[in-house]
Amino acid sequence: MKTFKYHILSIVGALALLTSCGNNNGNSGSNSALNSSAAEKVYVAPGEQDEFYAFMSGGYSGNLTVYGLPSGRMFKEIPVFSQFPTSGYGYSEETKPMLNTSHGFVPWDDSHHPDISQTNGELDGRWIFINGNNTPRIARISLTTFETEEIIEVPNSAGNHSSSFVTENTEYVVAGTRFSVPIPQKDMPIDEYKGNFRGSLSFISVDPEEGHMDIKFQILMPGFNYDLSHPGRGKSHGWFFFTTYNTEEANSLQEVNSSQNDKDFIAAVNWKKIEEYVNNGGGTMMPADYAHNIYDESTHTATTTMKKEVLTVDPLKIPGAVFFLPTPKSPHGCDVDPSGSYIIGNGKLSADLTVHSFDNMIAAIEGKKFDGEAYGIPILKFEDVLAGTVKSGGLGPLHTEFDGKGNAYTTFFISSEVVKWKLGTWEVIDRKPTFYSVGHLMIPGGNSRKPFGKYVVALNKITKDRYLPTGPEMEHSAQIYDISGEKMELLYDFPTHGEPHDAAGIPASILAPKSKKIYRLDENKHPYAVLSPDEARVERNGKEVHIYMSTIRSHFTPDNIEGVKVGDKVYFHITNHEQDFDVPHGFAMIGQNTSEILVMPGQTKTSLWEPKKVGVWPFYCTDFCSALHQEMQGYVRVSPANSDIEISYSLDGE
Ligand code: RUQ
Ligand code: CUA
Repeated sequence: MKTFKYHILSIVGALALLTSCGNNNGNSGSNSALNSSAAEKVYVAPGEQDEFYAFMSGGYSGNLTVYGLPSGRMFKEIPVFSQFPTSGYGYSEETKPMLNTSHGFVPWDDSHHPDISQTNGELDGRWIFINGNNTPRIARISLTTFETEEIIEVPNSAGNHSSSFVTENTEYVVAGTRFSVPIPQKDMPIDEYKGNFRGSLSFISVDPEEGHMDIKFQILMPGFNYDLSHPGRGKSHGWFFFTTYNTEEANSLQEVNSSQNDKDFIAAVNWKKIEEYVNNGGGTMMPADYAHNIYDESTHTATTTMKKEVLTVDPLKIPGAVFFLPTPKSPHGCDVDPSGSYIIGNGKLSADLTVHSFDNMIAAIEGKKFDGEAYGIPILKFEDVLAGTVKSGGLGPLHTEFDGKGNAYTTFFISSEVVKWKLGTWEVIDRKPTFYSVGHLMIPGGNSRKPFGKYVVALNKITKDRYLPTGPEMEHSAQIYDISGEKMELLYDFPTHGEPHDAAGIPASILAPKSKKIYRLDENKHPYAVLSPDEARVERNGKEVHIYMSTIRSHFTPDNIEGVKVGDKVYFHITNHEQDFDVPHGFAMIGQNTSEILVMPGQTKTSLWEPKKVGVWPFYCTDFCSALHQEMQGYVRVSPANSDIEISYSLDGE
């Protein structure tokens, strides 16, 4: 209790320091970076390109943003869990199903941890995965089209936070629950949490060809909070590690009651063993409701399948499958070094970093040296699994990344710094302040066997005076450091969008050459596509009007449509006939209750309009596509609901 009080006091004290950091600290930080060599290192001259892609989670924006490193230039926002009017994602008829869940249409989420697919423990650049934390989901995004291709909901989960990290060959993308809940969900008193709630850890298989995801099994664990996770690699491939907190299983006043135990656990899960058990018929099918949404690239259309059951496993039935490694003090980050030898647990209420040894863990398991159990799961002895402690002198350690040269970099939220230390000797080599209160950090390839240790990006939670003020809310700030030398050098600040909890980076040389330029019109399998302008037409089907429309600079075919009535559902199916890179056309209709859509070359997208007023209403192209973009327009005549005007339309020049 004493140590606990001390920690709370030190946190409060440090926060007070932090909030009073004011201009002086900030400016001295920038000044030291304002030398010409730092400027040269981030300067990407006009027409030149960046060396790395960085994918930043969008936090409460629900999306993923794409940046270049070292320039810090933002290239794109990829819509994932949120409706996005910029492209019409989640508004177009084709993409609405992507946001279906067992709770209905949920057009928002809170995305935290992007992770790039791997082969043999190295980034392969095929897909990037990201978690929806709020309404538990995992998304897969193509790194060829930069489009979200698949979203699977995770049942029996709540606060999908220890997600979405991939194993060495992308066998699985793993999702762990932050909140434990009744499984299956039921109406029960909250104060009966302890011993009754459970935490699920989901292993979602990824098809090696198509990337399609499927929940292979869920491990039903004790009712702790599962905060972060990382896969083993190299010798520890086949294991997965999850930090836990609230092993007290408190259900109120968590900030006090979840910090009573001096040590929580890292759960070490031997997923190979569980996979084998499941492949031999082990596990229990449990009724569950969850949505599985897949976007088909040839029809440009997403479909939802509602799944009805999930395979669960009880870890107690699989001896040797799960062990607990005691780890001080409400650990947050859980990171594994590139060799797979060390598991780093960052106790956010601790000053020191705890490094566990995989070899020691295996030896302790083989020697059956246990220190009791929790709900039947064996607890290893802290001293037996410990590899070393980094006496960092920082406060509030959160996350660790690796440079592939034997060094690790850990962020400290409270003391607001990145600390570089050496794997094996545990000595601190360097420390640099961040502005301010860093959360995650990212080295391209940092969660793989082969990091590209040239830069580290710090993802800060508090911005304050770093940029011109924009009212009470400031965008979060990232900072890039050169880590090619012995000491880190702060190079540059750049704003990020939403709250980028975490990021993943990859050399541009892996992604840029395979980035898709157009969709081929002759491969377009959309059922409402118009493959040549003379297929353009308008058809009435009861109260539905389907407009098969084609676009090419700078014309809509058809462009004038009559015979639409109030109360109709008007579907504009728009096919972009351009076959040139970077020539989308947009489409927007007055009074539409959705958004514009942006249609890529060769693609078909559908926009729904339900006219409510009689009149002659214009539509237009929203993307400045040519010198005659402002001429790219048309009209729909809307007549009263009881009118007998037949459908008619004008084709090119008629
Ligand atoms: S979190 S700042 Cu990954 Cu959501 Cu640690
Ligand atoms: Cu098409 Cu502007």
